[in-house]
Amino acid sequence: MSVLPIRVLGDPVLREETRPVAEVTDEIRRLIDDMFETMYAAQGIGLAAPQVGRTECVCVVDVEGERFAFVNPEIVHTQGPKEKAEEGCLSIPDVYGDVERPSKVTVRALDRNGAPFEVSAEALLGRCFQHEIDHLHGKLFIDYLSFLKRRSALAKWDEEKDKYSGFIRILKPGRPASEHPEEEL
Ligand code: K2U
Ligand code: ZN
Repeated sequence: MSVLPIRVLGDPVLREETRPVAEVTDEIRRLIDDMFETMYAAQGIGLAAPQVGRTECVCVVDVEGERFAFVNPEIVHTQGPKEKAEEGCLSIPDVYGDVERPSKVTVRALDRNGAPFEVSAEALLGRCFQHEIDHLHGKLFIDYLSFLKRRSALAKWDEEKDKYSGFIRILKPGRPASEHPEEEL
């Protein structure tokens, strides 16, 4: 398994619509494993394929040990009052904002063996599902911010983006990003 470079805001891949996976092959399973490895190295709780420069419709999630690999996921049901919570994104480091989302979501997808399944979730797990599936359609959490808050978030990103030459964020394998921010390239 490999820790892959993470693409950051400005890389057009983050704004592309992903392509459905026709067959869950060993190559897709390798991508899933590399995405988990990369997510853990970045201390994330989710990661979508465009964030590692891939255009397949694939994302992974691990919230407090609840671990999912989604192939061709779609949200088939949302319910409950909308809830607002602060979000960040591994592709927009050090930028945060409050996002309102449905409190409960049901997702239908294929698992890493190509078997269809459906799962419902709320709270942080449900929010993570929605954040990752947004990535698969070129949508980022900053798109939900008000004009003024998005302008503020993008101004903050303007201060940060020069750290990421070529819109690439390199992570060191096995060491969470937050333990050595000075060494995170
Ligand atoms: O897709 C990503 O960029 C990973 C996101 C996933 C996420 C964002 C907001 C809310 C839920 C999930 C995060 O950057 S992972 C970092 C993180 C860690 C703990 C709690 C919230 C966010
Ligand atoms: Zn994100």
